[in-house]
Amino acid sequence: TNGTTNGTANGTAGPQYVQATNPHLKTQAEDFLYHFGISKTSGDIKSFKDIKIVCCGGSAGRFEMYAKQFGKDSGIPVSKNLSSSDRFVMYKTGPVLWVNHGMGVPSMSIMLNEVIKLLHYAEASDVSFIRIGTSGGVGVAPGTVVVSNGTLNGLFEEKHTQYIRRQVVKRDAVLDQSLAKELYDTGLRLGIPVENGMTLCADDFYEGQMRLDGAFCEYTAEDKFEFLKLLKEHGVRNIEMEATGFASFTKRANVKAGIICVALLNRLNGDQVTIPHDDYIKFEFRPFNIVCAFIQAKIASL
Ligand code: R2B
Ligand code: URA
Repeated sequence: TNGTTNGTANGTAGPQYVQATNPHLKTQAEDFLYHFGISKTSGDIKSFKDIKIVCCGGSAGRFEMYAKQFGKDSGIPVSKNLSSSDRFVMYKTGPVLWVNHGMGVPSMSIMLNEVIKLLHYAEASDVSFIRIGTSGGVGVAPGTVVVSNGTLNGLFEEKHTQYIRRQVVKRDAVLDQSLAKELYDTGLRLGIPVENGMTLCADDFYEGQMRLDGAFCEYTAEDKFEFLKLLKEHGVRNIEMEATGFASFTKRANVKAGIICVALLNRLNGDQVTIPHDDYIKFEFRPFNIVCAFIQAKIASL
């Protein structure tokens, strides 16, 4: 195939290519992935053809550290930072790409659009995206890893909302259940505290997550706890700021998606993130260690 169609003519399962379905792209000879400083026509785009797993999360420093740690543990050489812009970092370790996405869906959506196009141009196939993040727990202890089974927007719908052409466009924001199960089982196997549940995607850290410690607040402590109770009733175990967008964009790109986040605090006990530095380091490696064990098992079977 030319890398844009999936499966084979007779309908049997073939390689699943990463899809960038925008028809306008076909008419553009060049495409400059501005936030990475990578050009479609540069010779090395095909070096991304072997990518099978894209690991992403908010912080640039954390993703540089993850990439280097993964390289060390698995004996796979780590590339230099392949992003020449200072918005995002990108490291490649064999079939695994490490990219940060900043905070919130708007930042992440820029990263996903450009990485999806990159992998589409490279004709990468059978790719999974995993978001390795931090979150606020809802009734879960700090340090617990939450594997998302699904995502909810601020209206508690399993949808991602975008404004396009003056209209509200809602798209499905569902996650791959088999990937979620594999990540969860890997956590259990490693003896890391892990739970699964729904993830609320908020559009901000303070009022959008019903915190009482933002610069502004026009609800009561009772309102906050009522909201957290309602979240629990909807099966929500944690709150972060990218889940619905991540689920929606990956689905449109024909890639599997998983979200695995450590809870930095239990929101039933407070709003401030005050964990000691050593605990923070320990906690942020928990979802990473699960993903590494998962990837190593995958690589062994490639
Ligand atoms: C989790 O942590 C960040 C906010 O501190 C945000 O990116 C998220 O989803
Ligand atoms: N990230 C969030 O979005 N919320 C929290 O409470 C902690 C991390």
